[in-house]
Amino acid sequence: MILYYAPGACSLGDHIALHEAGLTFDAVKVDLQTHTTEDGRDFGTINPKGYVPALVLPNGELLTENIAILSWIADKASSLQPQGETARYRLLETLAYISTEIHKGFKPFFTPGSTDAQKAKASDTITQRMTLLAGQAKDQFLFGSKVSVADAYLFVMLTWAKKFAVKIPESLSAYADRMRARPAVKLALEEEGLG
Ligand SMILES: N[C@@H](CCC(=O)N[C@@H](CS)C(=O)NCC(=O)O)C(=O)O
Repeated sequence: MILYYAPGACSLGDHIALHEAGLTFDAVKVDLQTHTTEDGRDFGTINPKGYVPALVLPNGELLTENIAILSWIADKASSLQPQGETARYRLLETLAYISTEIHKGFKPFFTPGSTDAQKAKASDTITQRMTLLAGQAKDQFLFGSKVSVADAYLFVMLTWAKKFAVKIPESLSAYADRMRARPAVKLALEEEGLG
């Protein structure tokens, strides 16, 4: 398997989840400015969408989109998904919330020319949405005492919140520290040159 990633980008969540799952894979860095891989290939020929994450599955198929990749990883390592009758849908619900309401909420911070007012509005919205998620957390992690693929995704959003000085609830600061202490998180950060 090959994970195409950019250091500290949303693909870090997939990188962490792959390590949490104990799966074997190569991680190939993509320069998102030039759309070139670290081994000199045009990334557009690998993923026509042009963005990370992209995961080459064991059968050679390319899987894209965080929600799909994280769900695939959760299917390979059942300990990384909640258990119960509606658990699969709860996981999808949370991944979709992180992806469409939090991840995409950071857009003004990544868009050249965004005004301070746009960034302030985005910051307030992200704080509200993170607070809601924190209130739903069942225990040490989003779904209880065991880490899930959604925690890997949320952790990346918390690194972005720190970078852009977005306020987060106290409970999520402690949660981010707990995540950062996990061997899989440390390894993914090291491999992305962020250790
Ligand atoms: N819809 C995609 C979005 C992924 C995405 O936003 N990737 C960013 C990094 S976090 C990226 O590669 N941006 C570069 C670009 O779009 O050229 C997903 O959820 O996986």
